[in-house]
Amino acid sequence: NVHAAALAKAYPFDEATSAFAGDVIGDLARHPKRLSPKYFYDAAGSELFEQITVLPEYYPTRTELGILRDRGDEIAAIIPQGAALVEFGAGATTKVRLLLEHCEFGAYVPVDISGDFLKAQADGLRKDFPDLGIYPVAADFTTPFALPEAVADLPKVGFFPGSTLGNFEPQEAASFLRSARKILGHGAQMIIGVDLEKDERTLYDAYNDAAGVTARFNLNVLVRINRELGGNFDLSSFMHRSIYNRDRHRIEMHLISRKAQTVRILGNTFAFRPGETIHTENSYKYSLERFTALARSAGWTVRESWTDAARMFSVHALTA
Ligand code: AVJ
Repeated sequence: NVHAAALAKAYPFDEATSAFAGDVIGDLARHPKRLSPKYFYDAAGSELFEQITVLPEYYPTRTELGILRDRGDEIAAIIPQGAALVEFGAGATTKVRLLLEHCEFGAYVPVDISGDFLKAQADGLRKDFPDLGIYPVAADFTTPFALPEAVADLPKVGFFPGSTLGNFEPQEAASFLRSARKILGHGAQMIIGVDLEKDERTLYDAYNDAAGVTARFNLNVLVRINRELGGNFDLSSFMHRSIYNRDRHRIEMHLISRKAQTVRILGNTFAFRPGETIHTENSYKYSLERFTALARSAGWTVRESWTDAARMFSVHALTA
């Protein structure tokens, strides 16, 4: 198998595609095979994820929206007027709109790796919040980045909804929270959405929906490898499976090879045994206690925690 540098030489990819190629080839050469969930989100994958968020079985999005709506006034009460709202990862604007409607923010700083997406998102918000300064930052929010000069003197409030934190290994989650604290600076606050541990049936159904949208979302990463890296995955030879790993408090998504087969990507051959899996995602679930301990280990204090009546999902206000 060729190395990343040789790969970069052999194929005239842009920077992002080279990184994708290097990760895919490295991760499929591991045992067990894996792929990073960050590669789910090409245009088709982002659209499939939006479809997931409105599935009857997928409770997190609507439950978090309900908490943000019901607790909007309480959240507004603890946020300093005129603060800069810094969103880590910028998905659909539905959630941030709720915060912007309830609280008097002085600026909004969406941070996302996709510049195109950021631009479209900022344009949409500018129409509805004409007086709000919007300063998009195109950066990988998991690594340190600089905030725009324009918000230097404003109090900072981080926003990390959607239980995206659940994609991180617990250690990575702690270092992300530590890094966010450094970026936001002294006296900052953070509003973060975290999915809660619950009965296995509910968790299982949320990641194995009857309509098969999650399956298409999972398989789409193979479609993307075929298209962008010239891979030859036969989609009908892999199946979607999500399981709840209770010992590790996480949903795991896998793509399972239905038979013995080989797949070629950029001059590399990957052999699959029947039943062999590619581990494509972890979605960690927290108890209120475990999340509080995690936040504390990263230097934050949990100021307030809100949940829905059924305790499905949680939103926390942290103070640096
Ligand atoms: C976007 C990471 C929060 O873990 O629930 C949804 C992604 N994967 N269905 C989640 C996802 C399968 C989602 N996060």
